[in-house]
Amino acid sequence: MQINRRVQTLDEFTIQQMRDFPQATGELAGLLRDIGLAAKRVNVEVNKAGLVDILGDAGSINVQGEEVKKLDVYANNQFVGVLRHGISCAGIGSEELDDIVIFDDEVSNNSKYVCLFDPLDGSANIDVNVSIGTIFSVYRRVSELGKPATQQDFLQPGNQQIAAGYIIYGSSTMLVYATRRGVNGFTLDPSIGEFTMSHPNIVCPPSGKIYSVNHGHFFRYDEPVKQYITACQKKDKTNGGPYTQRYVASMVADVHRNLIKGGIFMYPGTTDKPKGKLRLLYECNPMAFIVEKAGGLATNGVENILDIVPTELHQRTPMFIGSKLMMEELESYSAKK
Ligand code: P6P
Repeated sequence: MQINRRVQTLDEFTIQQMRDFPQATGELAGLLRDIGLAAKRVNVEVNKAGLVDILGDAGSINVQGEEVKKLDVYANNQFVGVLRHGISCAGIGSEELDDIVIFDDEVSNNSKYVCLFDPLDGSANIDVNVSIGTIFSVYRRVSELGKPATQQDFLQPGNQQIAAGYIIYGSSTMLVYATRRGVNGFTLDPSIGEFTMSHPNIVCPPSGKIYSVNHGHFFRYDEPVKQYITACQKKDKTNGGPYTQRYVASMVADVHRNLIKGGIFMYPGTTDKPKGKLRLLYECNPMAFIVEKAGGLATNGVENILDIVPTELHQRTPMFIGSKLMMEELESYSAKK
């Protein structure tokens, strides 16, 4: 019987990874399968959000001081639930939870990894049907196996990530997953309910013609950023243009588009919020890991995002991320300063 090997499911991909690395324990493969399962459950609710009373605010305020949408809570519970009951994760940090959650049972305490999540990024877009996403980051524990995970397991610099990924709930539902071996994209096939390999070995084009930034904050950005944005608007055929501005206020969607097509995404600090808005641990670090494994760059305007040593779970950072040559042009404005 001819088996269709053309289309590889996420599970088959993780099993193939284990075959390629016989010494692998299978924990990371199990972690990715758990995340894929939770993503499918979240996807069902996201796709019918307009039909059931799951829209609107959950009536609570999260640690960020933002109104929590019911889907945020549902998504958080799905990812925490599959990992708590899996065999691969000792604890998690989440945008929706004030502090880390240590699973502290015999199996979890012997798990090698911890995860950080933004369960539903761009949740302000839920009610207006714009793409939203889940972001995840995986670290090997630095604490002693057999004992509960500790805060230090979660406060590692992004360059220590073992894996990172996102799910984008858009015109189709995709899971993009990066390890040090590269970046692969899987699209959910509703006919079989499986994520299937659709974008093998994703490479971020070295340049592009898309810049993504919230122009509403323009006059509060610092000079080099304003100069670069102005230069993007002046691009024409004589200097690598014309550029176009694309920004949907869902970082997963904006960064995903620029990862595939080439482009730069900026969420700079402002005079009133010099640290910007985005969270280092569960938004910027995983996206920076993914884009850099695909050949792009990510900085906070001064240093590589992945080199920042975190001091607290929910700390913010300015972020500039995207195609290598566009990032280098942006950096040239800071250098002039
Ligand atoms: P602004 C969504 O709330 C988010 O955290 C990112 O996904 C997105 O890029 C950013 O905020 C949008 O923020 O200030 O432009 O609305």
